[in-house]
Order: sequence, then C-alpha cells, then structure tokens
Amino acid sequence: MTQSTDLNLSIFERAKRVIPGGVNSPVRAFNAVGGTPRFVRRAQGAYFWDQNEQQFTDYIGSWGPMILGHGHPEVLAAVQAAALEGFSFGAPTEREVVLAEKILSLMPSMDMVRLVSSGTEAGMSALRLARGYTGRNKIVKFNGCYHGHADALLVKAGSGLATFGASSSAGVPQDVVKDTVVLEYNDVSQLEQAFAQFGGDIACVIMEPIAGNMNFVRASVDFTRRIRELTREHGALMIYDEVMTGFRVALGGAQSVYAQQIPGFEPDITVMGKVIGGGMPLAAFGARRAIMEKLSPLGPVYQAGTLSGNPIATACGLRTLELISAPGFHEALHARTGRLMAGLKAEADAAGIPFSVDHQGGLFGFYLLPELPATWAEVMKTDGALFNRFFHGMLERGHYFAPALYEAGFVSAAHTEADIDKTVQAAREVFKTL
Ligand code: KE4
Repeated sequence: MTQSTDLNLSIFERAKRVIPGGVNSPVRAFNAVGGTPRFVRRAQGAYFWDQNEQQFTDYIGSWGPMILGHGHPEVLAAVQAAALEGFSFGAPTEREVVLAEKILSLMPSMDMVRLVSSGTEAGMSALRLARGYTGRNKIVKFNGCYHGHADALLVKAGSGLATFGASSSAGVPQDVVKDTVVLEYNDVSQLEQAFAQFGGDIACVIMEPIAGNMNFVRASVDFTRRIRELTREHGALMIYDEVMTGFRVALGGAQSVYAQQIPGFEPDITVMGKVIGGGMPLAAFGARRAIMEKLSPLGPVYQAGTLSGNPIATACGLRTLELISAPGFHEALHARTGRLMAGLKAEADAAGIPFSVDHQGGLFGFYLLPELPATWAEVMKTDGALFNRFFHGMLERGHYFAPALYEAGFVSAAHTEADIDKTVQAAREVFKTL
C-alpha cells in the first residue's frame, strides 16, 4: 500500500492537526513501536477493521473491556434498550443498584461500591478515601504499576530506599507527590524497611495484583501476604487495583486467585474498571461499609460525578457481568488464552527466539526474554527494537497486539481456536524474520 492510499495515515495526519498527537490517549499513538496507528472503522467479535478495511484479530479489546468480544448481540440489545429510555439523568436509577449488587456478589471483600466513569477516577477516589479514613497522608505505590493519571500517582521511582517520589509529569508540583513513596514491586525487604521507617504515617498501599502495566508481572504470594500483614499491623489500607484484572483473570478478580493461596486474603479497597463497563465509560471502587460510609453524602470524604452510574453504561456493564458469570466462562477463556501462549512459545523456541509467557484467565503477557521478569527493571531488559519488529510483523499480517512491550494482551470469548491458530501461524513466519 502506498503512503497516499493508506487511509490510516491520511486520517492520522488530519487528527494531529486538531488532537494532541492525533490521539485521545497516548499509548494509541504508536510512539513506542513507531509507524502509523490503525484507525478503527468498526469491530465485531474478535476482529476490527481499519480505515483501509484491513481486518485485524484484536488482542487489545479496548485494553480489557471487550471480554465478550466486540458487539455481543445481548449486550448490544441491552444498550439499545437503555438508550431508548434516556441517556443520562443526574438522578439515581434502579439499574445502578442492580449493578452494585451484582459487583458485590462477585467480590465478597466489599460491602458497598461507588460507581464512577474511569479507572483514573476510581483510583483517585480510593486514595482520597484511604487518606480520609486513616487521617494519614503517605501513600505507597510500586514502580511499574499504573493506576490512572491522578496527580499523586504520577510519580517515578526515587533512587534508593523509599525516597519520596519525584513527579513523573509536567504540571504535577513536587508538593503534590511529596507524600507518595515508590517502592520496587515484589521487593519484600524494601517494603518492610519502608513500614519500619514510617508505617504509622502510611494511609495506604496501592498495587496491581498482576501488573498488566508491566505486561504481565505477578505479585509474588509472599509479597502480597506481607503487604496485607504490614498494612493491617500499621493501620494502613491495602488498595487492590483490579481495573485490568477484575472479572478478567477470574470471575472474582485477582483477589479470588490469591485467596486460594493466602487463606482469608482480602484487600481493604478494590478499584475496578474496564470489564464492568463492557466498553462504556464505567468504573468503580468499593470496600467494607465502615470505610465506604466515610464517603459523601454520608461522611467527610467528598466524591462526585455528573455521569457516575450512567444508565447506558450500567446497562452495558450489567449485561456483560451477567454473561461472563456463566459457569465455565473463565475456565474456557483461560484455556483459549493458554492455547495462544503455548503456540507462541513453541514457535519462538523453534526459531531460537528468547520468549517467556504467562497468563491468567483472559489476560496474558509475553516477553522477548528467556525468563519471566519480576520487576520493571527486568521488563525493560527487553530488546525494544526486536519487540518492535515482532509487533509490526504481526500487525502487517493482521494480528493486533499492544503497541508497547510493557503492555498486557487480552483474549475474548469471541476468539476461536481457529483465530488463535492463525495468529500462531503468523508468528511462525514473523519469528523467522527476527
Ligand atoms: P482509565 O482511567 O484509563 O479508565 O484507567 C486507568 C487504569 C487504572 N488502573 C489500571 C491497572 C490500569 O491498567 C488503568 C488503565 N490501563 C491502560 C492500559 N495500560 C489504559 C490504556 C490507556 O491508557 O489508553
């Protein structure tokens, strides 16, 4: 295809004149991998078609929401019916209650939940709630974990032990991040030192249970257990950011997976998003009643939103959660994702390419590394140029993976074994070119 006939390129040039970078979220710009982003014209099932009408097998699925695949007929019907009743009221609706009850039935660590419109909003609100509940200011996050772009969370790892983070974005004053401590993920000794140093001042520890923003790095059981023990011991709250993992790695989220290995495990606050909106703007955070009742209008922690609990988004999310609650849904999704991982690994091994894989339910990660990494620094040992050649080789053949080596991948219930096998076949060809 020549540059002049590439309709993605022409719309991208036009977009860049009116939208910063031509995109409404940075990762979409392909800056990490180079080349022209594919502008999606429409999507259905496991596929989308770009401006040139090229078909792609979609392993991003809107970064997680599209767990049923695009355009599931029953979800579509629910959205269409809701739209006919009205778009937004700024007043409570029954369906918000039904959705809240459904979420709580799937995650028993929570008694109450508040619906919002994005994962960022949910994470930001959860932090404020933890600070309001404990009366403390310090928060702990981990290098490589992303929890949305709220100011206090835009922090890069300081050098040395538990130094307070330095702002990672222009426009975020150092004063705003002075109470944010950044530690190494999976580093138990650093965690223990931080709590020994200022445990009594820590409001919360926020973590991704499986770090999908490092592609796919599992928190070790020991690390998870120590966070739970130390937060309890020092009166801090454990915030589990399940925006990506929630209802995707298992029906009960990552907390249900870790509870199998840590008897009685549950976080204090859970942050959710993506799947619970089914592709519409909807996210949430929840906790035990004693914590949630600190929230306005009951308590002193303010939190609000014009479109919170939007009636069309709740219809989309509720139908999605109902459908993925079907018996065996996540087991089948785990097996399907495993087929992809095993296939890619076998082809990489046959081609002598260093390759490691991991997955849980419909979330997966692969690394052009011989062993699975456990920290951000290890993830970044990946040969970026090699990854980019793999990414573009697959893209040219119509298989759409995350355009960055530190992003996760997503399989939906719409991906058939034949789809997976075609992707593996394409990888066989691409590995030979690396
Ligand atoms: P949103 O504000 O993008 O809805 O959610 C923020 C968020 C919070 N927590 C976790 C664990 C997340 O993964 C995210 C958002 N994930 C990215 C993908 N790495 C969304 C893609 C994007 O930023 O465009």
